[in-house]
Amino acid sequence: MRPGHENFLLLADSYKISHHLQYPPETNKIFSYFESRGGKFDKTVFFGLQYILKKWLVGEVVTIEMVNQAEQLLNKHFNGNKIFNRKGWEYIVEEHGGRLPLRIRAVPEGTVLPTRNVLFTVENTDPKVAWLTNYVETLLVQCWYPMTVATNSYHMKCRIAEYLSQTADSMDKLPYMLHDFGYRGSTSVESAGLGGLAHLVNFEGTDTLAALVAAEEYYGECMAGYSLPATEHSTMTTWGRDNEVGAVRHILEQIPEGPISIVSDSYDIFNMLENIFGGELKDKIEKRQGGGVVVRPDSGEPSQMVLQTLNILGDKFGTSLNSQGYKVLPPCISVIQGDGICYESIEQILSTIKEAGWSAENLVFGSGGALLQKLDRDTQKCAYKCSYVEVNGEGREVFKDPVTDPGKKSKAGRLALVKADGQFTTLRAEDAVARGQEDELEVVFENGELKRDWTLKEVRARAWKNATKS
Ligand code: 20M
Repeated sequence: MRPGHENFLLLADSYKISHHLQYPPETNKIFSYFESRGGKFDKTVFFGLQYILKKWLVGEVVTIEMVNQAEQLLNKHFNGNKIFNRKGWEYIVEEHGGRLPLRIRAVPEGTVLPTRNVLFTVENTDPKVAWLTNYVETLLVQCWYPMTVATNSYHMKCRIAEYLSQTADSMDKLPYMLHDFGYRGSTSVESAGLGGLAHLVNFEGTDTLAALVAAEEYYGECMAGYSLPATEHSTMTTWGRDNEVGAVRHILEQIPEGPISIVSDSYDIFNMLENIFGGELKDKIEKRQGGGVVVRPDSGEPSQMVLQTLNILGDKFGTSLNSQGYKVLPPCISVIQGDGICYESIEQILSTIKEAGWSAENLVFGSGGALLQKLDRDTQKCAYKCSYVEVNGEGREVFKDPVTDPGKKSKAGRLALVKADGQFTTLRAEDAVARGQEDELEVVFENGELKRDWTLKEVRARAWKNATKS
């Protein structure tokens, strides 16, 4: 048997245990859906449901041992009140071999669509277990995390793309212009893997090795992201305050070719830029083969630090003007800003350097906390709500509509997602059929089986195709 924390029955909020007793008697169908009700960004990148399905829902996920273990724990948890649905779970083990009698339809992963549209729907396929549809809410709503990371990283990419298209010769660097530094700021190895993977929907640079493992295991990609050698403060400061030049020389000799990033603010970044990179070691840097030195300021106000760094490096190494008339450093030297990077600061930095005549192609960003951690379920207001039931075989539309918050009104009916002239709309399934419009939602899970297995390659292509159209 799987260890306790992997007991499927325990992957839910406690109150779910009591809900089978609360629905109208003879409820035989429950239909629920997941949406982003709006939020920071008006378009969402759908991503990550497949990870949850493969990890938790596919195959024989309920066993009699789990039922016994859950019963023991829950009877104590509810202070002896025996509300646990033993019969219901036993039925799933006996009649369905522990496979979940559910159907999940979802928009293809990587789709970019306006908020307030259905992203996936869930319904029971066996009329005896209608309660199961909402039992899985807790687990499935955790999709908010990869979806929100992918959405945030996508919008950062759109911002960077805008500046590249205005100030650079080509868009070639775009896939590497936002590197994931978020591993250490994540709350667990699993979140780092999943969040890091969501970032890789949009970019190809990462230091979050857990994301590579997740990409291979869950999205069939054998190498999802790339990195490069780089210094950290310890490898610089162990040489002593007076020997920064010795540190840089040694490191450049130990790693004699290819790009390398060097953190430059251990003591006095201006001394580093003017006298070490642009002075004693200038010749060595200019002769470096296969890739240049990427200078990393790591403190100070980001847009001013990037601008000052570019200006000093420009004075020392020279610049050329690209086809759009913006300044470009020679290929042996560039800048990475990895401190204080979020959606808002990217815009500020890029506009500051553009105004000073610098192309965005001189710069790469690294982001950690803001990329994988500075977001929550409310960033895109993710919610899972019941929209349709059948009681005694009779269908009823259901929804909530709180007087205290009209934004929380939920949709009614069995839902479909349709696309006409490139615009997504959510309709009642019967209206979509009447209009002859095809449902964009595809069955991804049915009765324990995964019905769709998207590769990261497909997801990436879909996300970027959508971006370039909008
Ligand atoms: C170096 C340089 C870049 C990205 C990543 C690295 C190495 N990894 C680092 N990891 C960190 C983790 C946590 N905090 C800080 C760091 S780090 O900043 O020290 N570096 S880069 O983004 O500057 N860049 C260099 C150029 C490269 C893309 C990535 N291009 C060369 C040709 C095509 C891609």
